[in-house]
Amino acid sequence: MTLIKIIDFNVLGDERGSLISLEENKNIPFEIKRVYYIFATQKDIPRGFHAHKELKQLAVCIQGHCTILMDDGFTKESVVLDSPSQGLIIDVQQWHEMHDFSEDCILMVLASDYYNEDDYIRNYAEFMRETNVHS
Ligand code: T46
Repeated sequence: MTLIKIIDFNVLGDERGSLISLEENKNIPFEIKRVYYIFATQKDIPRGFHAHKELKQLAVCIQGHCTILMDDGFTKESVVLDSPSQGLIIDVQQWHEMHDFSEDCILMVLASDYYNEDDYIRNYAEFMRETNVHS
C-alpha cells in the first residue's frame, strides 16, 4: 500500500484564470482548524523531520515545487509536489521531511487542529518506538 495519498482538486477556470476551492469534510477529509504556509525556503535546507501524534494535514504546493519524503516506520516513499491542484495527505504517525524546495516554492498546509508542540514527535528513535507499539 502506498504512503502517498494525493487528492486531486477540481480546477474551476475561465478566461480570467483558475480557482480552486478547499472545503472541510468535502474535498478535505477533516475539519480545518489552522492554515499555515512555508515560503522563502532554500533548496539545500530541508524541513520537517517529525511525525504528529493526532494531527491530520494536507500539503499543497501552491507555487513552485518541493519533494516530500513520507515514512510510516516500515516504508519510505518520496513525492514531488508541483501543482496547486494536488494535495498530499500527511496522516497521523507519518514521519515527513520536505526537501529540494524551488526558489519560488510556497507550501500551504491545512491542519485539523491548532498548533500544539506536544503533538510533535521530533526524535526518529522515539517515532520508531511509537510505531512498533501501535503496530
Ligand atoms: C509539519 C510540516 C509540514 C507555530 O508557532 N505555529 C504553527 O502553526 C507552526 C506550523 C509552527 N510554529 C512554530 C514552531 C517552530 O518554532 O514555527 C516554528 C517552525 O516550525 P517547524 O520547525 O515545526 O517547521 P517545519 O517546516 O519543520 O514543519 C512544519 C509544521 O510545523 C509541521 O507541523 O507537519 O511543516
